[in-house]
Amino acid sequence: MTASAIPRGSGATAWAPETVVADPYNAQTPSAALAESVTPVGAFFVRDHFGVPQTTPRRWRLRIGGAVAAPYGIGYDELLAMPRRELDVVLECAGNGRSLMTPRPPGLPWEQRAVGCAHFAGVPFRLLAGRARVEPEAVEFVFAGADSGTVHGRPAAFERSLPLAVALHPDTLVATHMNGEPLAPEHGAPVRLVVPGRYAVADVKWLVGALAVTQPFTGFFQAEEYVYVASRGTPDGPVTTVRVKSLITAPEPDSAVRRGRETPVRGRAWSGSGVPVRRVEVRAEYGEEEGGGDAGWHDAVLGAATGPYAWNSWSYRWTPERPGRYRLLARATDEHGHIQPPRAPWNAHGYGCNPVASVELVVV
Ligand SMILES: Nc1nc2c(c(=O)[nH]1)N[C@H]1C(S)=C(S)[C@@H](COP(=O)(O)O)O[C@H]1N2
Ligand SMILES: [Mo]
Repeated sequence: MTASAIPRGSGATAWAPETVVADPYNAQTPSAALAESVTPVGAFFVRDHFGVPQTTPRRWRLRIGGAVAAPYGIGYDELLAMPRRELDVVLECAGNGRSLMTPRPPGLPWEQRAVGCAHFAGVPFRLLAGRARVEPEAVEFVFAGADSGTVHGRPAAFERSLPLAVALHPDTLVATHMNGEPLAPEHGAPVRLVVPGRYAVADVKWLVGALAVTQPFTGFFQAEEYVYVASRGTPDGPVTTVRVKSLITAPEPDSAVRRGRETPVRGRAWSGSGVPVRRVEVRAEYGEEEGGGDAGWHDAVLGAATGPYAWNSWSYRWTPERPGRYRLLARATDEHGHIQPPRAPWNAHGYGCNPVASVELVVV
Protein backbone atom coordinates (compact mmCIF):
# COMPACT_ATOMS: atom_id res chain seq x y z
CA MET A 1 0.00 0.00 0.00
CA THR A 2 1.30 3.47 -0.79
CA ALA A 3 1.53 6.07 1.93
CA SER A 4 -1.10 8.27 0.28
CA ALA A 5 -3.66 5.47 0.50
CA ILE A 6 -3.34 5.23 4.28
CA PRO A 7 -6.49 6.52 5.95
CA ARG A 8 -6.20 9.14 8.69
CA GLY A 9 -8.18 9.25 11.85
CA SER A 10 -9.85 6.34 13.55
CA GLY A 11 -11.93 5.17 10.61
CA ALA A 12 -8.93 3.07 9.67
CA THR A 13 -10.23 -0.18 8.31
CA ALA A 14 -6.91 -0.84 6.56
CA TRP A 15 -5.03 -0.92 9.85
CA ALA A 16 -5.01 -2.88 13.01
CA PRO A 17 -2.25 -2.77 15.58
CA GLU A 18 -0.46 -6.13 15.98
CA THR A 19 -1.69 -7.83 19.11
CA VAL A 20 0.99 -8.66 21.68
CA VAL A 21 -1.43 -9.68 24.46
CA ALA A 22 -5.18 -10.06 23.89
CA ASP A 23 -6.50 -9.42 27.42
CA PRO A 24 -5.93 -6.74 28.55
CA TYR A 25 -5.43 -5.61 24.99
CA ASN A 26 -1.84 -4.63 24.13
CA ALA A 27 -0.69 -4.15 20.57
CA GLN A 28 2.12 -2.57 18.61
CA THR A 29 2.05 -0.27 15.59
CA PRO A 30 2.32 -2.19 12.28
CA SER A 31 5.56 -1.48 10.39
CA ALA A 32 3.85 -0.01 7.35
CA ALA A 33 2.13 2.67 9.45
CA LEU A 34 5.51 4.02 10.59
CA ALA A 35 5.91 5.51 7.10
CA GLU A 36 3.30 8.12 8.12
CA SER A 37 4.45 11.19 10.02
CA VAL A 38 1.18 11.10 11.98
CA THR A 39 0.30 7.54 12.99
CA PRO A 40 -3.36 6.72 12.21
CA VAL A 41 -5.39 6.09 15.38
CA GLY A 42 -6.41 2.68 14.06
CA ALA A 43 -2.74 1.69 13.82
CA PHE A 44 -1.46 3.32 17.01
CA PHE A 45 0.06 0.99 19.64
CA VAL A 46 -1.99 0.29 22.76
CA ARG A 47 -0.64 -0.31 26.27
CA ASP A 48 -3.27 -1.19 28.86
CA HIS A 49 -2.63 -2.65 32.30
CA PHE A 50 -6.20 -3.26 33.44
CA GLY A 51 -8.43 -2.91 30.38
CA VAL A 52 -10.68 -0.10 29.18
CA PRO A 53 -12.97 1.31 31.91
CA GLN A 54 -16.55 2.39 31.22
CA THR A 55 -16.52 6.16 30.85
CA THR A 56 -18.64 8.58 28.82
CA PRO A 57 -18.11 12.29 28.20
CA ARG A 58 -21.44 13.01 29.90
CA ARG A 59 -20.51 11.27 33.16
CA TRP A 60 -16.82 12.18 33.09
CA ARG A 61 -15.36 14.49 35.72
CA LEU A 62 -11.82 15.40 36.60
CA ARG A 63 -11.29 16.09 40.30
CA ILE A 64 -8.43 18.37 41.26
CA GLY A 65 -7.54 18.28 44.91
CA GLY A 66 -4.94 17.53 47.58
CA ALA A 67 -2.58 20.34 48.53
CA VAL A 68 -4.60 23.05 46.78
CA ALA A 69 -6.52 25.99 48.24
CA ALA A 70 -9.63 25.47 46.11
CA PRO A 71 -10.35 21.84 45.13
CA TYR A 72 -12.94 21.40 42.39
CA GLY A 73 -14.27 19.14 39.68
CA ILE A 74 -14.68 19.88 35.98
CA GLY A 75 -16.92 18.23 33.38
CA TYR A 76 -16.29 17.50 29.71
CA ASP A 77 -18.22 20.42 28.16
CA GLU A 78 -16.59 22.88 30.51
CA LEU A 79 -13.18 21.47 29.59
CA LEU A 80 -13.92 21.79 25.86
CA ALA A 81 -14.76 25.48 26.36
CA MET A 82 -11.31 26.27 27.80
CA PRO A 83 -8.28 27.58 25.84
CA ARG A 84 -6.70 24.74 23.90
CA ARG A 85 -3.35 23.78 22.51
CA GLU A 86 -2.43 21.39 19.70
CA LEU A 87 0.83 19.46 19.51
CA ASP A 88 2.28 16.55 17.55
CA VAL A 89 3.75 14.22 20.14
CA VAL A 90 5.66 10.92 19.94
CA LEU A 91 4.34 8.42 22.47
CA GLU A 92 6.73 5.61 23.28
CA CYS A 93 6.26 2.91 25.89
CA ALA A 94 9.25 2.74 28.24
CA GLY A 95 9.37 -1.02 27.58
CA ASN A 96 9.56 -0.58 23.82
CA GLY A 97 12.38 -2.75 22.42
CA ARG A 98 12.59 -4.94 25.54
CA SER A 99 12.68 -8.14 23.45
CA LEU A 100 16.11 -7.05 22.11
CA MET A 101 17.67 -7.27 25.56
CA THR A 102 19.65 -10.34 26.69
CA PRO A 103 18.72 -11.83 29.02
CA ARG A 104 15.20 -10.67 28.20
CA PRO A 105 13.68 -8.93 31.22
CA PRO A 106 10.14 -9.85 32.29
CA GLY A 107 7.35 -7.75 30.79
CA LEU A 108 5.56 -7.47 27.46
CA PRO A 109 7.85 -8.69 24.65
CA TRP A 110 7.70 -5.50 22.58
CA GLU A 111 9.78 -5.34 19.46
CA GLN A 112 10.52 -1.71 18.54
CA ARG A 113 6.98 -0.64 17.63
CA ALA A 114 5.34 0.37 20.90
CA VAL A 115 5.65 3.88 19.50
CA GLY A 116 3.64 6.31 17.40
CA CYS A 117 3.26 10.03 16.77
CA ALA A 118 -0.15 11.68 17.04
CA HIS A 119 -1.67 15.13 16.79
CA PHE A 120 -3.14 15.88 20.22
CA ALA A 121 -5.44 18.71 21.26
CA GLY A 122 -6.27 19.62 24.82
CA VAL A 123 -6.16 22.10 27.68
CA PRO A 124 -2.80 22.82 29.36
CA PHE A 125 -3.05 21.25 32.83
CA ARG A 126 -1.52 24.41 34.30
CA LEU A 127 -4.74 26.30 33.54
CA LEU A 128 -6.75 23.75 35.51
CA ALA A 129 -4.23 23.68 38.37
CA GLY A 130 -4.18 27.48 38.40
CA ARG A 131 -7.87 27.60 39.28
CA ALA A 132 -7.29 25.25 42.22
CA ARG A 133 -4.42 27.41 43.55
CA VAL A 134 -1.64 24.92 44.36
CA GLU A 135 -0.24 25.25 47.88
CA PRO A 136 3.45 26.17 48.14
CA GLU A 137 4.36 22.89 49.87
CA ALA A 138 3.11 20.73 46.96
CA VAL A 139 5.94 18.88 45.16
CA GLU A 140 4.09 16.65 42.69
CA PHE A 141 0.73 15.96 41.10
CA VAL A 142 -0.55 12.38 41.15
CA PHE A 143 -2.68 11.65 38.10
CA ALA A 144 -5.22 8.82 38.29
CA GLY A 145 -7.04 6.88 35.61
CA ALA A 146 -10.55 5.42 35.93
CA ASP A 147 -9.18 1.93 35.29
CA SER A 148 -8.33 -0.39 38.14
CA GLY A 149 -7.34 -3.94 38.88
CA THR A 150 -5.32 -5.94 41.35
CA VAL A 151 -1.72 -5.31 42.36
CA HIS A 152 -0.07 -7.58 44.97
CA GLY A 153 -3.53 -8.99 45.73
CA ARG A 154 -5.05 -5.59 46.48
CA PRO A 155 -7.30 -3.37 44.40
CA ALA A 156 -5.30 -0.61 42.70
CA ALA A 157 -5.89 2.17 40.20
CA PHE A 158 -3.50 3.32 37.52
CA GLU A 159 -1.71 6.29 39.11
CA ARG A 160 1.47 8.06 38.14
CA SER A 161 2.99 11.31 39.38
CA LEU A 162 4.90 14.21 37.84
CA PRO A 163 7.08 16.81 39.51
CA LEU A 164 5.27 20.14 39.75
CA ALA A 165 7.44 21.78 37.08
CA VAL A 166 6.56 19.06 34.54
CA ALA A 167 2.86 18.92 35.47
CA LEU A 168 2.60 22.71 35.15
CA HIS A 169 4.64 22.96 31.91
CA PRO A 170 2.52 24.75 29.28
CA ASP A 171 2.81 21.71 26.96
CA THR A 172 1.46 19.16 29.46
CA LEU A 173 -2.04 18.66 28.10
CA VAL A 174 -5.33 17.33 29.37
CA ALA A 175 -6.13 15.99 25.93
CA THR A 176 -9.54 15.32 24.41
CA HIS A 177 -8.61 14.80 20.76
CA MET A 178 -6.15 12.65 18.83
CA ASN A 179 -5.61 13.26 15.11
CA GLY A 180 -8.59 15.61 15.00
CA GLU A 181 -11.11 13.20 16.50
CA PRO A 182 -12.37 12.64 20.04
CA LEU A 183 -10.08 10.14 21.81
CA ALA A 184 -10.80 6.48 21.04
CA PRO A 185 -11.72 4.25 24.04
CA GLU A 186 -8.40 2.36 23.99
CA HIS A 187 -6.44 5.62 23.95
CA GLY A 188 -8.11 7.05 27.04
CA ALA A 189 -11.52 8.44 26.04
CA PRO A 190 -12.84 10.87 26.92
CA VAL A 191 -9.75 12.56 28.45
CA ARG A 192 -6.10 11.64 28.95
CA LEU A 193 -2.91 13.33 29.98
CA VAL A 194 -0.20 13.95 27.34
CA VAL A 195 3.28 14.78 28.64
CA PRO A 196 5.53 15.51 25.66
CA GLY A 197 9.07 14.14 25.84
CA ARG A 198 8.43 11.64 28.65
CA TYR A 199 7.91 7.91 28.34
CA ALA A 200 4.21 7.33 27.72
CA VAL A 201 3.51 5.81 31.13
CA ALA A 202 3.14 9.47 32.15
CA ASP A 203 0.24 9.91 29.73
CA VAL A 204 -2.48 8.69 32.10
CA LYS A 205 -5.55 7.58 30.13
CA TRP A 206 -9.18 7.89 31.30
CA LEU A 207 -7.94 10.69 33.55
CA VAL A 208 -10.24 11.34 36.51
CA GLY A 209 -7.99 12.62 39.30
CA ALA A 210 -5.17 15.11 39.82
CA LEU A 211 -3.98 15.29 43.40
CA ALA A 212 -1.30 17.70 44.60
CA VAL A 213 0.94 15.96 47.14
CA THR A 214 3.63 17.23 49.51
CA GLN A 215 5.77 14.06 49.41
CA PRO A 216 7.01 12.18 46.34
CA PHE A 217 4.42 9.57 45.33
CA THR A 218 5.38 5.92 45.85
CA GLY A 219 2.51 4.03 44.18
CA PHE A 220 3.07 0.77 42.29
CA PHE A 221 3.42 2.32 38.81
CA GLN A 222 5.73 5.00 40.20
CA ALA A 223 8.08 3.14 42.51
CA GLU A 224 7.90 -0.56 41.54
CA GLU A 225 7.06 -0.64 37.84
CA TYR A 226 8.38 1.89 35.33
CA VAL A 227 11.56 2.42 37.27
CA TYR A 228 15.12 1.77 36.16
CA VAL A 229 16.64 -0.95 38.32
CA ALA A 230 20.20 -2.24 38.05
CA SER A 231 20.95 -0.21 34.95
CA ARG A 232 24.45 0.82 34.05
CA GLY A 233 25.07 4.55 33.89
CA THR A 234 21.55 5.57 34.93
CA PRO A 235 20.59 6.02 38.58
CA ASP A 236 17.73 3.82 39.74
CA GLY A 237 14.42 5.68 39.76
CA PRO A 238 11.30 6.33 37.68
CA VAL A 239 11.66 6.40 33.90
CA THR A 240 11.41 10.00 32.72
CA THR A 241 12.78 11.45 29.48
CA VAL A 242 12.46 9.48 26.26
CA ARG A 243 15.92 8.39 25.05
CA VAL A 244 17.16 9.27 21.58
CA LYS A 245 16.19 6.55 19.11
CA SER A 246 15.83 5.71 15.42
CA LEU A 247 14.00 3.03 13.48
CA ILE A 248 14.66 1.71 9.99
CA THR A 249 11.32 1.44 8.17
CA ALA A 250 12.70 0.51 4.72
CA PRO A 251 13.99 -1.78 3.37
CA GLU A 252 12.12 -4.48 5.26
CA PRO A 253 14.04 -7.11 7.24
CA ASP A 254 15.16 -10.08 5.12
CA SER A 255 14.19 -8.40 1.87
CA ALA A 256 16.28 -8.85 -1.27
CA VAL A 257 17.75 -5.81 -3.00
CA ARG A 258 19.73 -5.57 -6.21
CA ARG A 259 23.48 -5.14 -6.41
CA GLY A 260 24.52 -1.87 -8.06
CA ARG A 261 21.05 -0.38 -7.73
CA GLU A 262 20.29 2.62 -5.57
CA THR A 263 18.19 1.44 -2.63
CA PRO A 264 16.41 4.00 -0.45
CA VAL A 265 16.98 3.44 3.27
CA ARG A 266 14.37 5.25 5.35
CA GLY A 267 13.25 5.60 8.90
CA ARG A 268 12.22 7.74 11.84
CA ALA A 269 14.14 9.32 14.70
CA TRP A 270 13.07 11.09 17.89
CA SER A 271 14.30 12.15 21.30
CA GLY A 272 12.74 13.29 24.58
CA SER A 273 11.87 16.59 26.24
CA GLY A 274 11.54 18.56 23.03
CA VAL A 275 15.21 18.10 22.17
CA PRO A 276 15.49 17.94 18.38
CA VAL A 277 17.34 15.18 16.57
CA ARG A 278 20.51 16.68 15.12
CA ARG A 279 21.77 13.84 13.00
CA VAL A 280 21.06 10.34 11.75
CA GLU A 281 23.83 8.16 10.36
CA VAL A 282 23.62 4.94 8.39
CA ARG A 283 26.16 2.19 8.01
CA ALA A 284 26.14 -0.96 5.87
CA GLU A 285 28.01 -3.97 7.23
CA TYR A 286 28.79 -6.78 4.82
CA GLY A 287 28.79 -10.47 5.62
CA GLU A 288 28.52 -12.24 8.94
CA GLU A 289 31.21 -10.24 10.67
CA GLU A 290 30.40 -7.19 12.68
CA GLY A 291 32.09 -4.21 11.09
CA GLY A 292 32.56 -6.03 7.76
CA GLY A 293 32.88 -4.29 4.38
CA ASP A 294 32.74 -0.52 4.03
CA ALA A 295 31.53 -0.05 7.55
CA GLY A 296 31.79 3.73 7.82
CA TRP A 297 28.91 5.86 9.09
CA HIS A 298 27.27 8.10 6.48
CA ASP A 299 24.96 11.02 7.15
CA ALA A 300 21.32 10.49 6.24
CA VAL A 301 19.14 13.40 5.11
CA LEU A 302 16.85 14.53 7.94
CA GLY A 303 13.28 15.50 7.09
CA ALA A 304 11.61 18.30 9.05
CA ALA A 305 9.68 17.37 12.20
CA THR A 306 6.14 18.77 12.51
CA GLY A 307 6.92 20.18 15.97
CA PRO A 308 9.34 20.01 18.88
CA TYR A 309 7.86 16.74 20.17
CA ALA A 310 7.26 15.05 16.82
CA TRP A 311 9.64 12.67 15.09
CA ASN A 312 11.79 13.24 12.02
CA SER A 313 11.82 11.16 8.90
CA TRP A 314 15.25 10.43 7.47
CA SER A 315 16.55 8.86 4.29
CA TYR A 316 19.79 7.63 2.80
CA ARG A 317 20.59 6.41 -0.71
CA TRP A 318 22.51 3.19 -0.56
CA THR A 319 24.03 1.36 -3.52
CA PRO A 320 25.24 -2.09 -2.46
CA GLU A 321 28.30 -3.24 -4.39
CA ARG A 322 28.51 -6.93 -3.55
CA PRO A 323 26.06 -9.83 -3.44
CA GLY A 324 25.53 -11.41 -0.06
CA ARG A 325 24.15 -10.64 3.36
CA TYR A 326 24.25 -7.13 4.73
CA ARG A 327 23.29 -5.49 7.98
CA LEU A 328 22.05 -1.91 7.75
CA LEU A 329 22.50 0.15 10.90
CA ALA A 330 21.13 3.56 11.85
CA ARG A 331 21.88 5.76 14.82
CA ALA A 332 20.48 9.12 15.85
CA THR A 333 22.12 11.92 17.84
CA ASP A 334 20.09 14.68 19.49
CA GLU A 335 20.92 18.35 20.09
CA HIS A 336 22.27 17.52 23.53
CA GLY A 337 24.75 15.08 21.99
CA HIS A 338 22.94 11.95 23.21
CA ILE A 339 23.58 9.12 20.77
CA GLN A 340 22.16 5.61 20.48
CA PRO A 341 24.49 3.05 22.08
CA PRO A 342 25.73 0.03 20.07
CA ARG A 343 23.95 -2.43 22.41
CA ALA A 344 20.71 -2.48 24.36
CA PRO A 345 21.34 -0.78 27.72
CA TRP A 346 20.18 -3.57 30.03
CA ASN A 347 18.13 -3.01 33.19
CA ALA A 348 15.97 -5.34 35.25
CA HIS A 349 12.57 -4.28 33.81
CA GLY A 350 13.82 -3.66 30.27
CA TYR A 351 13.13 0.07 29.92
CA GLY A 352 14.70 2.73 27.72
CA CYS A 353 15.99 0.24 25.16
CA ASN A 354 17.50 2.42 22.42
CA PRO A 355 20.38 0.58 20.75
CA VAL A 356 21.48 1.37 17.20
CA ALA A 357 18.70 0.23 14.82
CA SER A 358 19.51 -2.66 12.52
CA VAL A 359 17.99 -4.56 9.63
CA GLU A 360 19.46 -7.60 7.91
CA LEU A 361 18.91 -8.19 4.22
CA VAL A 362 20.37 -9.89 1.20
CA VAL A 363 21.86 -8.35 -1.94
CA VAL A 364 21.38 -10.39 -5.12
N1 LIG B 1 -5.11 4.82 32.95
C1 LIG B 1 -4.07 4.27 32.31
N2 LIG B 1 -3.24 5.09 31.65
C2 LIG B 1 -2.18 4.60 30.97
C3 LIG B 1 -1.90 3.21 31.00
C4 LIG B 1 -2.81 2.35 31.69
O1 LIG B 1 -2.67 1.12 31.71
N3 LIG B 1 -3.89 2.93 32.34
N4 LIG B 1 -0.78 2.73 30.35
C5 LIG B 1 0.31 3.72 30.19
C6 LIG B 1 1.39 3.26 29.37
S1 LIG B 1 2.54 2.27 30.12
C7 LIG B 1 1.58 3.69 28.07
S2 LIG B 1 2.93 3.22 27.17
C8 LIG B 1 0.58 4.58 27.41
C9 LIG B 1 0.10 3.98 26.12
O2 LIG B 1 -0.79 4.84 25.49
P1 LIG B 1 -1.67 4.31 24.25
O3 LIG B 1 -2.30 3.01 24.66
O4 LIG B 1 -2.65 5.38 23.92
O5 LIG B 1 -0.70 4.09 23.10
O6 LIG B 1 -0.53 4.82 28.25
C10 LIG B 1 -0.22 5.04 29.61
N5 LIG B 1 -1.39 5.45 30.32
MO1 LIG C 1 4.27 2.00 28.65
